[in-house]
Amino acid sequence: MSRPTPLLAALALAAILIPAAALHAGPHSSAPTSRPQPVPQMAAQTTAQTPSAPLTLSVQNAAVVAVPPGATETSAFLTLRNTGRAPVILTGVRTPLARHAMLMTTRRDAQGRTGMAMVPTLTVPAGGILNLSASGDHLMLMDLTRTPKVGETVRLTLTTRDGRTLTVNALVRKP
Ligand SMILES: [Cu+2]
Repeated sequence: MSRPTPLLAALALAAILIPAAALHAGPHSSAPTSRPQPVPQMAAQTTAQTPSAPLTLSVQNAAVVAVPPGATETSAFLTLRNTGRAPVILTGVRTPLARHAMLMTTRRDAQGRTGMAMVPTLTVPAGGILNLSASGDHLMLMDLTRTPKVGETVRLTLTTRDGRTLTVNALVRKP
């Protein structure tokens, strides 16, 4: 049983809205108002580990945003399609690229400022799509172990509430 760090526990409990500028100097600074650029589908490959039934998720356009040398964090995006009849609830993500990784959402606060908030779960609806992007729900990779190179693939492992995992190879691309 791993225990969350006090900081993460506090973030999870308080659902603190973190200023985007402070948290994401690199990946979010471009703040695109249009749709993110599509990434070739061949970049995403999935292997579901299946203690029971296979996960009903398919993955498209998995990407990690490239950051300058020395940057400590970045974000990751992908589109998940759930072909099953039950929602799939994501509870976390891990990757060799980062010591901490989390699920986040982008919100506007009462003053109209855009900020990031950690969320405990993200849901892929039954028969539907969860689109993780720079302007909405996304994956945060914090405390990077190294600088990702444009064009390489990075392994992301998503965990679900029922204890299953989905491993995705995400392409590192420019913001
Ligand atoms: Cu974020």
